[in-house]
Amino acid sequence: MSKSHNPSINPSLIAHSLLPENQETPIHFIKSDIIDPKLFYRRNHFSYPMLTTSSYWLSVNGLVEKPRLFTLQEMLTMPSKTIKVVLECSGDKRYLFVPKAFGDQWQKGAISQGYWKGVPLRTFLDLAGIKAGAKEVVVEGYDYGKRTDSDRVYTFSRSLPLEKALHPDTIIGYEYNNQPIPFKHGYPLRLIVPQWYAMASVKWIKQISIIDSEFKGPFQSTDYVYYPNKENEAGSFPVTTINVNSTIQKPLDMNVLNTGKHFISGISWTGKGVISKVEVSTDGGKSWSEANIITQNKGSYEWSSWVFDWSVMEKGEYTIMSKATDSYGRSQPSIPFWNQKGYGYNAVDKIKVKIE
Ligand SMILES: Nc1nc2c(c(=O)[nH]1)N[C@H]1C(S)=C(S)[C@@H](COP(=O)(O)O)O[C@H]1N2
Ligand SMILES: [Mo]
Repeated sequence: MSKSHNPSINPSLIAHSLLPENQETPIHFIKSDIIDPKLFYRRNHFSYPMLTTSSYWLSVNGLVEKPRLFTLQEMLTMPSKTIKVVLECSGDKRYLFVPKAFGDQWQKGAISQGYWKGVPLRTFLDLAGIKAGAKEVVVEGYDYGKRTDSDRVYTFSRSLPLEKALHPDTIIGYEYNNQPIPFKHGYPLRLIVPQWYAMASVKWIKQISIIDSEFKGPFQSTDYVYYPNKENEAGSFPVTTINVNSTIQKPLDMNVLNTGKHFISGISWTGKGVISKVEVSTDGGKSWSEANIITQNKGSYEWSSWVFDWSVMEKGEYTIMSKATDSYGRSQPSIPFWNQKGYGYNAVDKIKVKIE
């Protein structure tokens, strides 16, 4: 195993833990709409797996007509597609919840975007032949370990309902930005599930199993569940689709600026439809004006960049906010949806600056 697979302090990232490796991208480093692997956030539940790719086989089994094994070479000959996708950890922005929620206190940088190339998961399922009664598709990763809530060893496994598994843009990726997927991000094969929070995009795929029941693994039935009630599990439901959201990238929180003209800029994204509007407030939410959307994410899975011209003549402290709305009419709320494990934070983004 090469040294680069070990967790390491990367001066460009903000570290939350090294074993397993959990580091995020400082938002001021997100300058392009394609994130370089060096700046790509890292979110791992276990230490990195050991795997040899010379004898790698992708197994498709379970409720199928004919269980299949695919080699990487075979995969490369199948019809592929390349899609630009936002991957956002469902714990992104967790540090903003009040009261504090359980888990790593991710700031605003547990998000990435880039080009993923691969073969639709559907192609493999069709080749194996889905049997009647199939309900879910379980994707298992090579990484494993113990959780704090049990003595058992688990692999990182997640399921998709059949409908999402068969979506033509749910792919088994083998390239990121025209290169083999970097090891830390799932080499050689990674599931890419556009529009869902990134826990669904299983890295280092070991096998794919079709089942006739609801998968109950801990990363599905204990974690990645919204528990809106403080005291108990009432009203819980699974984390799936990305919420409409935005982040102000410029200026940065607590910046000191001069009077005059400034560009306020940032990104906005959603797991449903496209971003239709971004509004900015420079007076703490009293009044709102529309920002200019520079890159419209026309029906794809990208984020939209936006910019707002701000002329400020009076010195003082200002609270700047951004609020995105998507084509399904979902808008960022002013009050976040609190839940025990702190998933899906998407309240209006807010920074403070001082003008002097
Ligand atoms: N095999 C495996 N896949 C995984 C995970 C993991 O720990 N193991 N973490 C998930 C979570 S919660 C997130 S947010 C993303 C992080 O992907 P990245 O490390 O490439 O940024 O991978 C997902 N896929
Ligand atoms: Mo995540």
